[in-house]
Amino acid sequence: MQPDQTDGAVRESVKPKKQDPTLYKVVLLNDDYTTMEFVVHVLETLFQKSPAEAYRVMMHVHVNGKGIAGVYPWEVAETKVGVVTAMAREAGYPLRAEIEKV
Ligand code: TYC
Repeated sequence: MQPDQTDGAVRESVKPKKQDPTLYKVVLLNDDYTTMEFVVHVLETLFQKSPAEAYRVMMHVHVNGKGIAGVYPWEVAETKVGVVTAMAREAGYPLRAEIEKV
């Protein structure tokens, strides 16, 4: 018997898990101490922005108080927030990021 063709119970065991399609925004928050250069660096290296787009997003956050760095499934968004925070603390900056539902 082919396990993936006939028996229901076995078939179920080979069915791939459906991924949660819900997306979350990783939002960067403005502060008075993190340098513009550092925020651009984070956007380029962690959020795969071009230099021009990274500068645009950084200035949006600087002027408006917050802005979207990227949109991801939950576990990716959580990881990005953790890495932003770790990079900032390592560099001595108070930069913060948070997650918002899209
Ligand atoms: N406001 C900061 C400054 O003037 C720059 C900055 C931009 C900080 C975006 C954080 O998420 C941020 N140096």
